[in-house]
Amino acid sequence: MFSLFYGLWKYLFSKTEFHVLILGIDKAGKTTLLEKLKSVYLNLEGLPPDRIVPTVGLNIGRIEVSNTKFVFWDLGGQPGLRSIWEKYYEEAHAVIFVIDAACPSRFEDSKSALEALSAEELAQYLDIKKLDERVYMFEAASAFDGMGIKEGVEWLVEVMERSKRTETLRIRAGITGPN
Ligand SMILES: Nc1nc2c(ncn2[C@@H]2O[C@H](COP(=O)(O)OP(=O)(O)OP(=O)(O)O)[C@@H](O)[C@H]2O)c(=O)[nH]1
Ligand SMILES: [Mg+2]
Repeated sequence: MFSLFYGLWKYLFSKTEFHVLILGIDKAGKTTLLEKLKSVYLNLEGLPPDRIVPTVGLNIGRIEVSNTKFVFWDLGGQPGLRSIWEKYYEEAHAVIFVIDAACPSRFEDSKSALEALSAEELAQYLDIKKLDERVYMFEAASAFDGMGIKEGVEWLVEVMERSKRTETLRIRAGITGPN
């Protein structure tokens, strides 16, 4: 009986901690995004952009939104560091892939800077249909003024609870429903 109630209590009240990887090539803006996330959700100042240096190891940020706990892992994007990414895939519930929409070398038209480039165009450019079954969305965002950040996080909160990936990780960790 106790274990039944304990199971129910645990199911209802223990908060899942979602692990979100922040990936993208070097200088894409990952760490600046992480600092902005912290400042938006923790009411902290966060590191100003001019004090952020290229990431060699790992930066971690924890926030809580609508009763959902997030742990963000921001990894370095320099070519020699990308082989480390895969070590984190197994534990990750979701990935935020940061693309510098204003980087000319990444786009055929260097004039397609952020203001000119819609999320739909970017999706088309990346032929995102290849991600088929995975749940994904694009959010045009600015780690400077915070544009798009809350919208992106709210979307994550909404989809992660019921995503297949979350279920898989729960089963692996032995966390199941009350039955
Ligand atoms: N205009 C603009 N610049 C940004 C934005 N986010 C980051 N930057 C700038 O882009 C540069 C790289 O930012 P970082 O956050 O260090 O990039 P990163 O992806 O963490 O790079 P690595 O750690 O080397 O992988 C810095 O000069 C930032 O100030 C943004 O949203 N808008
Ligand atoms: Mg970084």
